[in-house]
Amino acid sequence: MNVLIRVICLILFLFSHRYGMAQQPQVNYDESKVPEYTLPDPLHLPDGHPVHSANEWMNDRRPQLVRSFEHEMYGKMPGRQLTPTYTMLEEGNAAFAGLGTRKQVEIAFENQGRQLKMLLLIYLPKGVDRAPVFVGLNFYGNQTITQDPQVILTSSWVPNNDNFGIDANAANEASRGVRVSRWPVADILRAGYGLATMYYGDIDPDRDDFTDGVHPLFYQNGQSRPKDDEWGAIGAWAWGLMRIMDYLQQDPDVDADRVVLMGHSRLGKAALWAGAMDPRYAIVISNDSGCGGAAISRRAFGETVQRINTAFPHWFCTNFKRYNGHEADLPVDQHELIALIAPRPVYIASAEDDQWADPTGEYLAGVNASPVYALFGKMGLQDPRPPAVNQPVHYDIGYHRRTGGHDVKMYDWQQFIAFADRQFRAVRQR
Ligand code: GTR
Repeated sequence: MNVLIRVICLILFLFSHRYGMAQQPQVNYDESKVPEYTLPDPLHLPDGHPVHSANEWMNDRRPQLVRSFEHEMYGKMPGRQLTPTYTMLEEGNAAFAGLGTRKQVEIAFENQGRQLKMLLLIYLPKGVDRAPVFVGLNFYGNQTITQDPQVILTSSWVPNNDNFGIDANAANEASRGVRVSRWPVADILRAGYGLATMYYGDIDPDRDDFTDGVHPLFYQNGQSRPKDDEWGAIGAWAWGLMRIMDYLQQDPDVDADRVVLMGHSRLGKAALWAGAMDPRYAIVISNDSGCGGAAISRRAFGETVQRINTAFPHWFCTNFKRYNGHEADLPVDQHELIALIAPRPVYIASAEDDQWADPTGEYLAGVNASPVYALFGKMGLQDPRPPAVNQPVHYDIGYHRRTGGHDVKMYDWQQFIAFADRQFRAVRQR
């Protein structure tokens, strides 16, 4: 009997390992159980040489960090550019009771017999010449962010969601306006900003499948998935954000020098990566981006590298899986992702009940990016302790932790708008 039980246990053990079902450690939400760690120093080159100036940062350290993030984490984006085709599908002059105008632009690419069509929805405030604009990807289609009946339904693959009336992986009228609470468009317009948004699945559907979305447009002969150091889905969404910027740069109604990139959660990870790679984004905002976003990986608090790579194997590059359970071996940590955005202002928003995203780890990334901002004479987060709940700090790095859970609330937008106002005013006064 005893022998039989042992044999069964052995078989189960081997089976679980073979299929990657090995038990993961418990999720840690206890600050006292955060492992001791040493963060890689953004102001030292790997050979130990210190970085003394903004120039040395830009020319020596920064490119080396970009390579590490590319190679070990998000994967390299394709080097070559494809020429986009822009088609104005629809325009409206009186959106939001006359507060703004609306444009719906198709951004299309073709390569190797494959096509990608991405639909950009833009609202611009009336009476503002060359408006500053917030850019943010959305989770279920442009039609979900507003009740505006003119907004074109996405035709891309969408995850089913009973609450949103989405079945058969296709958007329909029932999903119109289901995410208005995250997108206070009228308030954004009243504040003098435009909003440009796109469904992230237009760029790459969020599933572990590399035959759809943008990836196949760049495959070499015979390739059917990215190589170990090539872009996953987050890299693809970041690529899409850069293509949105390409479009905005040639739209005469937009002030391309004042474009603010905002992303929530997985799209906050993509926003940080895009903002790090693309200096045309003037301000970058991460909302509850957590693991693989603003949160320090080495803290292994809430979501860990192993958990994220297991639940979402397609998000990062294959090389990142080497760090499952081995955060200390990462050559980089997320404070250095924040630092890559310097000297441009960056805002990190957390939520008190979103412990999965490690609000303290998100704050500490801002603190530990601050020495890089200081090289540029910019003010980061000085206090090693996070501010109290609902007490935002707005320096060149901004941070707040609001009450409530994993979401985008009016409170968050109020901070984002105030932060952008202050930064843009400071630039104008110089
Ligand atoms: C969770 C994931 C997080 C975050 C979130 C979201 O399931 O673990 O990393 O990205 O999804 O995007 O809402």
